[in-house]
Amino acid sequence: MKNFVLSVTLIAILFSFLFSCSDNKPSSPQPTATPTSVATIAPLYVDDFEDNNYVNVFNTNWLASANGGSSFLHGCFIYSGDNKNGAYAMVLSATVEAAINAGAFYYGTSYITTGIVANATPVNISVYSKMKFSAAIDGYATGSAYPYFYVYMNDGSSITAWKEISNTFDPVFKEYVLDLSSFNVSGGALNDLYTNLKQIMFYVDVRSLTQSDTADVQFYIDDIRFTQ
Ligand SMILES: [Ca+2]
Ligand SMILES: [Ca+2]
Repeated sequence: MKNFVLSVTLIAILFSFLFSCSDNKPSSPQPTATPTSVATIAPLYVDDFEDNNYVNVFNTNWLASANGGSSFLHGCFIYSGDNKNGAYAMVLSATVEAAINAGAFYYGTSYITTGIVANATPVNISVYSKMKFSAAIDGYATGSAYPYFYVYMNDGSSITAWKEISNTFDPVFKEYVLDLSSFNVSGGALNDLYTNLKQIMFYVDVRSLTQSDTADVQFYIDDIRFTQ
């Protein structure tokens, strides 16, 4: 009987505690309710190469070059081997010599460009906040040479913007995401460039403290696009 009373008392205390917890709980503010639907803007593709042609969003044709000393372009073409999304990507293959004196170092350059800026139909990317692409920067360098990978954009008149991406080879094909607000700019304002973009260039330069160091470069790129 004593145990029974004790048990009932404990149960009563327990219920009392539970209810009191519940009763004393501060009334939580109700969410003020907001529709969470946000208008999504589809990515704008510069090119995913799935059309297997060299025309891109600017209605120009992809081109490539290599410059400096004995630098030369082995090729730049649409490709269906490794390092791609879907069926096709683009690959640049070049030997680049660090032959141009930049003061603090020597360099040579290789690049892929969307095409001839004078022929480009301008594109407005001002509603987007990021440039994305998949890439691999494969190759090897002699001496103290290293690759210097950056993106360059311009409006065909005065405004240019650029951003360094990496300064090491990275043969792993992966996605790169660049914040458009983080580009360096000269000749005007980023916003003015982004309403009138006419050209994008992907550079793989080779730099060295020693003149005539060289690097062989295989640069793969795919799914170049702007997103929110
Ligand atoms: Ca194309
Ligand atoms: Ca592709």
